[in-house]
Amino acid sequence: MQSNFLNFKSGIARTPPCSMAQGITTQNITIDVDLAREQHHQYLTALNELGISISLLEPEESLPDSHFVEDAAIIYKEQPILLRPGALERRNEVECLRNSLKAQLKFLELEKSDEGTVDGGDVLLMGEHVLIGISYRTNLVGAEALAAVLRTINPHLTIHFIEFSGVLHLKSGFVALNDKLLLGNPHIKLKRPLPIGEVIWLPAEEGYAANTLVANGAALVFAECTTTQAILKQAKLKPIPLDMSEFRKMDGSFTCLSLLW
Ligand code: CIR
Repeated sequence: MQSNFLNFKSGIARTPPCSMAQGITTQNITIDVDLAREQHHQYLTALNELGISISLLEPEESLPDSHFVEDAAIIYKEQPILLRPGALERRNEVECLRNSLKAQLKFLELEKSDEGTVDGGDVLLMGEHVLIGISYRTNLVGAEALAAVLRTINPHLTIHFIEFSGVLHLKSGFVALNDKLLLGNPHIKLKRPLPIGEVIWLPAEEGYAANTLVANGAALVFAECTTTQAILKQAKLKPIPLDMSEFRKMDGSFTCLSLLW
């Protein structure tokens, strides 16, 4: 049975700007913006075919990573919450998202702080549990501020802070396939074992496919990661293989390109 927190009807995405190659990346590879936009289009088409209606925002040239909408906000139980990304050059994405959506959505916010940072890529929602990664981008002050806001929405939520290294975001390391099972990237280094869930570890060469997008009984997954696709099928999810080469070059993959609820 598909877990409720993995069923979606609506979403937000933003068209990648022509400036996307100026975004943050650990890699030294040339980006083909036309190809990226085509891949983005295929991604949106796949979500539409799963019954998710996406509001597509205009590209924002001054913010080269702004199509990675996942990092500026999360949506918990249909309530959007604005965050505070750890990378200084990405901070203005929060205001940009607020401005683009103020007619449609009413956001909650983190308590103001000069120190606290949280990237949405570090927030893994898993039913009555939330895992918040403490990473290079998300610190304890930010994680505690987010936990406080989440508890105003659901006082019964169990919130776990997960210290890790080895990958960019917690969701580069794990994705929930249901409320008990996770797919894991063996490149993640955890300070302590995960407090909940059973992990299926991917082979190292497909580790980056731990960031698949699970929605409405299906999973958007890298086309070249055939072992991951077989594992998804065993977990009763329909794999939807996509080519996302240009986003991978910018250290992004599937979940980061949309906010779903
Ligand atoms: C960054 O380094 O911030 C972007 N180039 C990629 C962010 C990807 N976000 C995510 O996986 N949540």
